[in-house]
Amino acid sequence: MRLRKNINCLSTNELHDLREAFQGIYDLPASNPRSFVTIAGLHGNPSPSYCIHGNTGFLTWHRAYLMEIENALRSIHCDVALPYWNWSSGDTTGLPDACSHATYVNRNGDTVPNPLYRGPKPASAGGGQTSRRGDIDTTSFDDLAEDAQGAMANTVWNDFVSALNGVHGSVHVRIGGDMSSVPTAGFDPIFFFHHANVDRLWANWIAANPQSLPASEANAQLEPFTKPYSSDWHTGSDFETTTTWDYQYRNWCIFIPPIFWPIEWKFKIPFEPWVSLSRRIALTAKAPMMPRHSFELRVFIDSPKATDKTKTKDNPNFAGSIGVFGMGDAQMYMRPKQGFEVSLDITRSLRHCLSKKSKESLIKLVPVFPKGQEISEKEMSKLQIELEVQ
Ligand SMILES: [Cu+2]
Repeated sequence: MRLRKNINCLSTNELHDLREAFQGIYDLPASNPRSFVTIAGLHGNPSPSYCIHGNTGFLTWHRAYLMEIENALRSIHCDVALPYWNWSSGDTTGLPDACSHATYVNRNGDTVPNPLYRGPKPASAGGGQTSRRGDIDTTSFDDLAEDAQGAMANTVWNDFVSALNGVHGSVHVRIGGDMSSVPTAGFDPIFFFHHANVDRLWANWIAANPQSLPASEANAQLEPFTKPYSSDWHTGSDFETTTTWDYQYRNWCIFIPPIFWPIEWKFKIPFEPWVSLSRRIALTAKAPMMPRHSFELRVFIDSPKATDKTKTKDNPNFAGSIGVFGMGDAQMYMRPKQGFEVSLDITRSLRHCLSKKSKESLIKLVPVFPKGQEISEKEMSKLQIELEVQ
């Protein structure tokens, strides 16, 4: 399952992978069907212009298009998934930091051009590199976020699609430069993060308003995307669900900075109104290296006084524990060095606690060690905790 995350939530490593993957497809020759210039060009330049921006086919065509670029990126880094830029809600709807700087420091410590800042344009589109409006860094998208929330409130398919289509267009226009014109929009890499958000909103809307695609949508021919082993075009119904294509969106995530823990963490669910608690909410602990010592992380909800002595059995406020099996002395001899990532599904406990009162909950993590084997703060501080909502 591919997980498409908020671009602001990618780890440093994930961001490196994403940048290298974009650079990788920039460097492929136009004769390669996975090259950026070929895929970005399908949107509108060189002709024919394939993209569908009318009401019918808008969402399905672009879902197919995102798969095309995501698969190309994965030919460079096999586990990359396309992130989305959340311009439709939250505290930071503005341009993502990852896309805002002309250069970045790569894995080797060298300052190099940032592939997410601009993309290469073929001679047919004027050559050179893409650009955006001059004051893009201070351009606000907050009012568009409100419009997007309004679009999501529609319950009729056509009303929803045309409202979302309109807001999506405003985002293009507001970024300006190449993004503001159909033939060149696909050459700016932010195009794909923008459209991943459109795709995410569609997935959220359909979860809140379950229904099948209208016949005109289901039958729309999505040229130039062909069905496997066939010369027939894909149709809208092939892209009705994200599960067919084995991906999902993580709607929300937050990192707990390692220095703050063991922690009590007050957590307000900033859900977009249409996202219900029926979604899976998980707490993940990860570290770049298996720890030397074993420990358990017990997770309590709305129990500010919980300690390692607090009862867990039949305690509705106990959400579960994340057990980490230490490597002991073998840690030094591990080849290759292995990290770990362990998740705990806290949906049920959280729902139980939230149903009782406000939309705010306290999550407390209590580390429990085998007797006499407390872990040094230094070792614990390598742990990264992430809360994610799918
Ligand atoms: Cu678009």
